[in-house]
Amino acid sequence: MIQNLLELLYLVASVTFILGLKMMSNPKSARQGNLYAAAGMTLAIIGTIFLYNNGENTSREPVKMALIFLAILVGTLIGWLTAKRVQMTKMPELVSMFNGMGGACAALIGLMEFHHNIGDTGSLLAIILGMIIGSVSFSGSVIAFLKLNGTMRKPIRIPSYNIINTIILVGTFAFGAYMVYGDTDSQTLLISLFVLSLFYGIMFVIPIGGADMPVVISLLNSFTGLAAAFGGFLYDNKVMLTGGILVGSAGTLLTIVMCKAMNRPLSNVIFGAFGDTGGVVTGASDKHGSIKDLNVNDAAVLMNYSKKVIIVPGYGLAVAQAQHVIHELEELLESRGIEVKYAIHPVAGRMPGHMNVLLAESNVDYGKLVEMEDINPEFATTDVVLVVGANDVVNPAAKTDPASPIYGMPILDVESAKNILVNKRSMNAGYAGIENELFYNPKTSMVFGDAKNVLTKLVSELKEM
Ligand code: TAP
Repeated sequence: MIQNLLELLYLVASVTFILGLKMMSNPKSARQGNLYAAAGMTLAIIGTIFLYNNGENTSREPVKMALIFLAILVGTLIGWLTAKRVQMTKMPELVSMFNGMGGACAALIGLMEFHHNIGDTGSLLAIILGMIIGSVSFSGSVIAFLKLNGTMRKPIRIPSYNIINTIILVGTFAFGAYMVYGDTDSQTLLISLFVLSLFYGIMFVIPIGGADMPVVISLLNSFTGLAAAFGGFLYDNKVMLTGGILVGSAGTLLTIVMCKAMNRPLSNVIFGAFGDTGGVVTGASDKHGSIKDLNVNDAAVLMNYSKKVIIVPGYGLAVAQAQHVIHELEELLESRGIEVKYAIHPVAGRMPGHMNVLLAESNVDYGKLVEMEDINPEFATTDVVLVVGANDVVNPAAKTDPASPIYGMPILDVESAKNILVNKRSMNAGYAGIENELFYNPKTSMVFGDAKNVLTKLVSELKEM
């Protein structure tokens, strides 16, 4: 009876995970989807604590129960406070830390369970694989976190690091195979394997450029899912297995989607030295000619006399936290009969859906957020395109320069609009560290300054017209 109830709870939880994931594919339902999945996870945890029967000990020792609830309380508090306080631009860091915790849990399960399963090859295989993958995910996520928060600025590439890393990886799995099939229960060897796996995680992530971290985090996320799935297999726990598989496949899909949207193979992310110029522009600029610098007042006049405006938000909008003032600008223009839309590039910003989440925060109507394929044909009939803190996603080199690192990446066709206004602080490069010819286009005017300051001035100028 109790077992049936537990299975039912696990089934409900698994369904909420799938439903939650599905709902996250749309900004309107994403928040609710998150809540459904979290509720499912709560059910699964409660069910496991009170109803799970591990075959040996069905009585719930009060001290152990107290410790479990204390750990849950502390974990919930830390998670809640960090998530509440985190700024939108720091979200990838938070995700990497949370992901690292998942990997650490999987690794700890391996360390705890190994000695209880000696002689059972199937279980040992799940334990060792879960421990290796979880440890790699944990230490890799910590390095990703340090790179994202700026502590580790430069990628560290020792000579022949690809070969060295491959040797360490093969060595780690060979060691793991010995632990499974070598008939040993040595604690020293188990700890050594754990340390070696942690070391591989560090070696795997340190050569990768800081700006590529979102892709790496998503990849590590899929590792954590896989490690958790091994835990589910070990404990014959369906919800852990389903959850792990969902995280693993979602992480893998997200990694593929991001690489595809940047038109870069995963091998290029892992082994390529992409965008490591620290904001300094690479590529010859003298061939482009001069730029046009426009003041905010003239920009306001231009916008006031247009019929249709498309706003292209990018990473700089998030940095400046200018999402509220851009919404104010949009409403002001619309109140004057000007049609306004937002053009959303799939990899604008630094994480999937970054612009959608950012603009949703300021209550921009979802109907106004138009995906790249749908908005591209509309630029030709647009009077003014306002590019705010975006760079790579509007760089024509992706179409015209086969030597460019972003060649082949689909971009927003802002060049076909009648007038292009670009707001950024300087002529510095974006993520890919390359020159942008768009800034030298005769139709383009640069409006230099921090996005929040410039947009605030733009709104007040418009209000006076
Ligand atoms: P970027 O190419 O990174 O350009 C952002 C621009 O914003 C910079 O050139 C910067 O110029 C400007 N900026 C920074 N702070 C600003 C501020 N306070 N006010 C005004 N402007 C500011 O951004 P993007 O066009 O959004 O492209 C995203 C890039 O990230 C792509 O290359 C993409 O492949 C990559 N990427 C994205 C993801 C996901 S999933 N979104 C994941 C990994 C990589 P100044 O310094 O001159 O101001």
